Amino acid sequence: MAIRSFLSIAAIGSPANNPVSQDDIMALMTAITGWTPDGWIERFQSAVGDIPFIDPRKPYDREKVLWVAAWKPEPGLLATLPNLQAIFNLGAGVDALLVDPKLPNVPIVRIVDENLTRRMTEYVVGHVLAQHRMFDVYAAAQRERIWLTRYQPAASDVRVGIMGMGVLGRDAAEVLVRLGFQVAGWSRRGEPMAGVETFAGSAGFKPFLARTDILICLLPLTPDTRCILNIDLFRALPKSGPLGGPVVINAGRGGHQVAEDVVRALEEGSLRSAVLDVFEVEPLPYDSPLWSHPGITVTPHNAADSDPAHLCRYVLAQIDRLRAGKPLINVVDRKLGY
Ligand code: NDP
Ligand code: OXD
Repeated sequence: MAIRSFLSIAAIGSPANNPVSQDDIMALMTAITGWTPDGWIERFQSAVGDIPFIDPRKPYDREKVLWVAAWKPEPGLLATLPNLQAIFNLGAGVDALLVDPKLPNVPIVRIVDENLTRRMTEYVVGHVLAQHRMFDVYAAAQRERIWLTRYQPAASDVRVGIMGMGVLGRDAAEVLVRLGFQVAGWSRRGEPMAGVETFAGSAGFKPFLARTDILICLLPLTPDTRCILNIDLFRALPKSGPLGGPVVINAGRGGHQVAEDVVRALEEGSLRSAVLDVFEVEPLPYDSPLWSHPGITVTPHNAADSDPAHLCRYVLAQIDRLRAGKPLINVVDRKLGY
């Protein structure tokens, strides 16, 4: 999501089923640091059709804002829009929105997009395979001109565990099953999935960890999941797996991992390696020890970059639903936090 990290957008429209008057406007609100929202504004402007759209970088009438498309808007900003009817979060995870203490009580729609889902699956599967085939070990051996012969376990010898079996977790699971890995999923409800061993809630947590060689985090960040990737969890993963130690891949949120515990676990041997796409502070500060640790792979929160054109279409399709009197889809459950 790197390209959207500092952007917040508000699309302002007209009431559902009401004709749009020339006075109605649409807005694009920006809280930008180091990235320009121009591409987003242009896309929305060219795609909105008869929906008026405001460029929020210019003065506009806050009373006319009915729908907002936003990514990490400044806390308190949305509360200044008295007629807001819905918020379209320009990402799958809504944690950054939900921390706003003044968040208006209107439906929040999150992104569910096949393009984004596929990209996440590429990331997860790519890193699972890289760990499974130990590409890092062979690259190091090549640098030393060593013909390293090692037994390569089959995928079917490796147990992958996915925390968070929602839209993203299930898609990744499907491909990993196809590749032959032993796949398990852990979620709140433990919904069954063909070919996947499923575990639910706190009762299923320890048994899930105990059978996992490569752990993938695709959870939403909520009060229940914050700091879940901590030293106790790392120590609960089996050391006897075929990869010479457990691996963690976190593409959920930085708030899931306790960074010092990741380093500690690598150092004491509770983890073989960690692949981290997300961090509590982003961009990852220059002096963070995570950058240079030999057991850690850092990627810049781009496991699943999304295509702005897809997201614009998605938001506008939802607005069309509203205007046609149909219910919004992919609405967030505020109590659950995802
Ligand atoms: P979904 O809402 O579809 O799925 C969430 C899953 O997490 C569900 O299976 C849910 O369980 C499970 N879950 C939630 N809370 C708990 C809990 N307390 N204990 C156990 N399981 C829990 O989300 P997505 O799959 O669409 O996205 C997941 C996250 O991925 C996003 O919230 C975001 O943080 C991250 N993300 C990161 C990106 C990146 O580029 N790095 C890009 C996009 C998303 P149940 O099925 O029972 O409801
Ligand atoms: C998202 C993200 O939540 O990119 O969509 O992190």
